[in-house]
Amino acid sequence: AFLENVVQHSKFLSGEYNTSFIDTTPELFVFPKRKDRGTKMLTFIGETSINGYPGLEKMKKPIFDKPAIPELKSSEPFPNGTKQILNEQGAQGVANWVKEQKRVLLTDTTFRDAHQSLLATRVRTHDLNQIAESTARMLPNLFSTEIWGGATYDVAMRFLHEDPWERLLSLREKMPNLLLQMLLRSSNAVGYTNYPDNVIQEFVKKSADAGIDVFRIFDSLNWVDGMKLTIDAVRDSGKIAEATMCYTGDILDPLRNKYNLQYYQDLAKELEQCGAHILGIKDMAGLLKPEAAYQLISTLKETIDIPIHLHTHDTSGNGLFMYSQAIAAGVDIVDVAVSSMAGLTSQPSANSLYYALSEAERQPDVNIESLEELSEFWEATRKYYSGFESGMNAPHTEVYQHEMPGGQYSNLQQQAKAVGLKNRWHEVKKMYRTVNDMFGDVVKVTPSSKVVGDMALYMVQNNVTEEDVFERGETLDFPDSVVEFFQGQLGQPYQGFPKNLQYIILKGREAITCRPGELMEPVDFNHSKETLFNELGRQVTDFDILSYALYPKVFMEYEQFKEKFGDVSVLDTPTFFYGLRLGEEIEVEIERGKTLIVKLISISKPQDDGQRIVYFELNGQPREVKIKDES
Ligand code: 3PY
Ligand code: ZN
Repeated sequence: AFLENVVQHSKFLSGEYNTSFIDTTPELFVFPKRKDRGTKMLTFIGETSINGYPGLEKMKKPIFDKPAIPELKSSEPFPNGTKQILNEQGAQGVANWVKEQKRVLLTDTTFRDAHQSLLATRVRTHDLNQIAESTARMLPNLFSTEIWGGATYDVAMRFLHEDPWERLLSLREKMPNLLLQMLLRSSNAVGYTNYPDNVIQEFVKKSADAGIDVFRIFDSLNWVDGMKLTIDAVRDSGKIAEATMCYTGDILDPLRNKYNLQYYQDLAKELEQCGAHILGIKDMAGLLKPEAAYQLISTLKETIDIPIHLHTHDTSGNGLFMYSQAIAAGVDIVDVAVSSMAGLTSQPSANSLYYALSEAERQPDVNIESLEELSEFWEATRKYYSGFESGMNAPHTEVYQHEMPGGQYSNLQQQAKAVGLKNRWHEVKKMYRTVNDMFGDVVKVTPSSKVVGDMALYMVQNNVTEEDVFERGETLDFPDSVVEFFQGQLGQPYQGFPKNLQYIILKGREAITCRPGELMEPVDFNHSKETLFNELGRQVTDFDILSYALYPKVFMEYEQFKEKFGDVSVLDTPTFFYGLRLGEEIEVEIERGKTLIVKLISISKPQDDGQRIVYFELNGQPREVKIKDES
């Protein structure tokens, strides 16, 4: 173990050592405890069997039907797809190819936004892995599949205790013919705050190396200054820059002319000039109405030369009707999800769109039987996650009033519940719109949507009205995120901040008007590497260093969790959430070709200190672990 420490030490690796290396480097004598993967896993299973999974109601493990995986012909080569076009013709070649297509192209969001919007982003890599190869073989004509970014990065580490990079690498391997797409919050990367420029550049580079082909880049205030550096980084990596504008307001409403057709035309033109290969339109709340879509797309088609990719959420129930108008107006690509993961706060159904366009010239070229088979898999898999469903089960046209993004609705609802506002949820929704108007009508998408949500919660919780804010704002202690927003830490909103409210909220604090990234010190990645090596007592990867740069606390907690429970990503999802039933036996493949057989034998009554002894069989041998009963 000592020798291992020496040869893995960053100073040894970089040659910065001399004869006093051993004396001056005490960490060489910190030996990792020999890990026993079996015990760690039994501890985790014991824990969830007794205490349940945080955020899920504790219950007896339900009986689930095993999702059927469509039969694979793994010995046959993968059918060629858009990935091959990128490999052969580059990013511009893909954009040209898209423009030549007569039929509308599809991006499948099932692996990312669909479950972010329906199931609080909780779908695990284990389940994605089951169906990835089938998806790639059965839907080779997709433009892309969205598999990463948005909230998936954070949730993977924080709640699923898995490494987001491993998800990406594994899906890359299983989907070699499809363009893999991610959602990138520009200067906020996959987080909720601004990061130094070199973090964004390094993140793009490593994501591209690990397998992302299409970067959908947006700024939460549609602030182009906040997007240029990211667009350049993507272009430098040789991948596809889908620079994106977020759609807010209503271009059909003459009374609301801040975000009118001209605004979107100017923005699209600017993004094209910044080097976008594709223009993304991100209708994150599902506010784009059918006639507005027709006007917007046909106008943009005349304004810019690059292809247009439209994203929406079906919250209002008007998603397909809107797509139909956008397709008639010439949109190139639309986002859809496999039927059983579609609709409501998710994307419109791919299966439904296929039928809606029967016999139409632009009907997507997709195999409907494949879509139906994949939908069966997802219907069964979705049941594992039923504890995370939002409860919305019918079209929700109220979204046109509150304008909350599809991904935020259930999240904010949970936050409201957590602070005791469960019964005042309708007030929170109303206040969300009030706050939007107070803030000068802003684009609301992560992270600006979180600021509006925080302020709405704060006002309802403290019974503060709009008048109160203006009349006695100096006595109020506004949420940190709101103060930072008015300081310009997320960038500049279109037409600026409302000056009087900014004055009230900042209480004399400075505001910036430049790019926040300009003022931030670059991260010293070598230093992070050394810190992490010392803290973790193991060799660290470039991926670890980025996770640490983006989410220092979440990443370290994830590492501590792994130290205690091992790699839980190998468990099947019902066991991950609910543990084992008495007498139940499972097989767990902990690495390729290495399987553990785990059986739960019995659980003792709590002892005086509240601990229970959990008796297992591990590969036929009796084993026990002690778990504290938290109930
Ligand atoms: C995200 O940023 O996670 C989103 O999906 C915004 O709509
Ligand atoms: Zn979305």
